[in-house]
Amino acid sequence: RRIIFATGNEGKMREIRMILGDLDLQVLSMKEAGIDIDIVEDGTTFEENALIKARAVAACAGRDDIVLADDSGLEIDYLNGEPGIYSARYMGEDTSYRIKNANLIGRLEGVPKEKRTARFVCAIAAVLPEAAEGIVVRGVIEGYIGWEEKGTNGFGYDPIFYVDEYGCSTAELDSETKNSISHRGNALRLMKERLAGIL
Ligand code: ITT
Repeated sequence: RRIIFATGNEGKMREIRMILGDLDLQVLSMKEAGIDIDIVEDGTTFEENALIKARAVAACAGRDDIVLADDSGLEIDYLNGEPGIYSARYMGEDTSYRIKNANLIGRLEGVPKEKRTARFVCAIAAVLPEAAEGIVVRGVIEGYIGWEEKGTNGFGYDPIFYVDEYGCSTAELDSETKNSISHRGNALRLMKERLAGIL
């Protein structure tokens, strides 16, 4: 049986493959499943957007396929939760993360550590024949925005997102360590439990 993951983000897909690697199911990206559609993410929450993506791809997938989707983002408390659900669109989809990350650090100039709190949030949605109405779970990792970009692992906002437990950015963690504590790792582990209960 196949899992099709409704994402075009290769950074996410790398992590997803590692976290779902122990499942006895074939994990395919949208592209590998030959599905090429544009999805309008017009929900108002991570959960809504994850379900929108999963449903859109499920409509193009096989009857027996399990379709999963990830909607995620970075919430910075000092910026009232920005960029939040607009994390991919912040400053424009085509703007490099060098520029986005430098911009966010700039907006926190002079802000002390206790006010730099932030979190990565990840909603994972599943659509499958056994639960056609869908399943959605949420994972979170708490951290803070650093004063400089550090590390080259991961993707997106990882170079500016620091975790106290390791005293470094999530771009400085190897992928196994990041997955063991991350929003995506936490959400996918919850989803695995939910699926194990119905499959
Ligand atoms: P898909 O919709 O195709 O899955 P996307 O990149 O557009 O890809 P989202 O709308 O969910 O996905 O946006 C999530 C953004 O949040 C992502 O592009 C990153 O900028 C950021 N993000 C999410 N998880 C992250 C992580 O683990 N590390 C760094 N940045 C992350």
